[in-house]
Amino acid sequence: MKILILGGDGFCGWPTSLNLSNSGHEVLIIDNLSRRNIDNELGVISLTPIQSIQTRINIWNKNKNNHIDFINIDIAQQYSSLLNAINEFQPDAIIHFAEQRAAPYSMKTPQTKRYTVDNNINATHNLLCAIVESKLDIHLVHLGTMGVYGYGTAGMKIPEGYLDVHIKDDENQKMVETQILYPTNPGSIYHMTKSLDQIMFGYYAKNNHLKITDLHQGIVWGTQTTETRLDENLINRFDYDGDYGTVLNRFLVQSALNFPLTVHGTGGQTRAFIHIEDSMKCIELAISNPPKKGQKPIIRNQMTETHKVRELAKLISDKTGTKIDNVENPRNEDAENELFVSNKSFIDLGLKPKTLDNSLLEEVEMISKKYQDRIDINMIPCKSLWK
Ligand code: NAD
Ligand code: USQ
Repeated sequence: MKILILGGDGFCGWPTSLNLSNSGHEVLIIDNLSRRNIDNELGVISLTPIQSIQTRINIWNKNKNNHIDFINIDIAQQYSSLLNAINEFQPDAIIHFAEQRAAPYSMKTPQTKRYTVDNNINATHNLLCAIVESKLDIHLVHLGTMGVYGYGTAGMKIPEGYLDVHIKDDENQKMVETQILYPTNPGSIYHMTKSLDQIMFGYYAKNNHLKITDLHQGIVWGTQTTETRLDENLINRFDYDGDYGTVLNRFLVQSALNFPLTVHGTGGQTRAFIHIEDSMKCIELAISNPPKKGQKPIIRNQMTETHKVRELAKLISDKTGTKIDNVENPRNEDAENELFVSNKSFIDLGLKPKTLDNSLLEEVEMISKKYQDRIDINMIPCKSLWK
């Protein structure tokens, strides 16, 4: 297959590009390198020494069987370039990772709020419009988030995107049965953009019969994959800072430094998680199982397990002796919640989840220790406030 990967220089996009290239697909990466520029803006670097996109690709392409190309395009701003790239490459599938993905960054300042909305909404809409204008039969696979549902529970498992509802029609004394998008309940500007993306997908699937899969992914942890381990120059990025670092990876870095684990509030927040290698597998499964033309978007919950933040902190603290620090929560979120999620769709397609396991945790700990000289401990605390 020919696969266009938007955001292919990022944490999920780079290992996905290598994985799909390794499976024999022809891969074109489009990225505007905005994530690297945000690191410069924040004054932080990836824990791991990531190479430039050109070096990474040159190293990968040294193997004659591999072929990845790269074009620098801002898909939110450079519509004609995006359309030209699609027309020239003629992809069978497009994987869309190219959005600003940190909730804390999206809440930082009026400028970062507006940037997140402008970037994410324009990126997704430009892409949908370009697919229609290209007239090509393309399957769009988008990385969405579990956070569009909120993290509450109505005493049931959160279904995969859609909710069967029975409405009482008092006037005609009958029950009406229908299916609606699961009500969105975003907890940040970033999560709000993913909720808006869903509306655009529904519209373009209905009006233009685009084939769309939206993957509602949980928090991705880990860093290395089979392909990124092949050469140190292929290493994946690893964010540990207060804006982009995600909770489990942050706790593993903190424990390597013996820095008290920064649990927000009581740590009663339950969240969904997935290991990065399972994320790759899910994307491959999603590409191989597209919707039919005219079908509404397929929504799949891309997660393998749920944990409370304090349970993760205790697990790591018991293992390493690192203290736990219950810091004041900078976010506006429920202090305690339960979370039950259906992931039947990927299990039915054959996913065998890699759940939290000592060897996987140890790999991340080892990487954290190996590169600890690159860590600036001033960048660890979460300073972005919701209010
Ligand atoms: P990332 O920030 O590491 O990667 C995103 C990439 O997209 C970056 O390389 C960035 O330069 C590029 N990009 C952003 N805006 C662009 C634009 N306008 N034009 C071209 N390129 C652009 O993020 P990630 O962690 O790899 O996440 C990828 C996707 O997966 C995101 O959409 C995110 O919402 C989703 N997701 C991530 C996680 C996670 O835990 N990392 C969990 C759930 C969902
Ligand atoms: N948290 C801590 N201590 C920390 C960091 C975070 O207690 O040092 C808590 C947060 O308050 C929150 C939870 O851990 O309750 C998760 O925070 P996170 O930063 O790990 O994850 P989140 O902001 O939800 O965002 C990440 C990705 C985002 C993706 C989302 C999936 O950055 O792109 O969409 O996970 S989900 O959480 O399922 O919505």
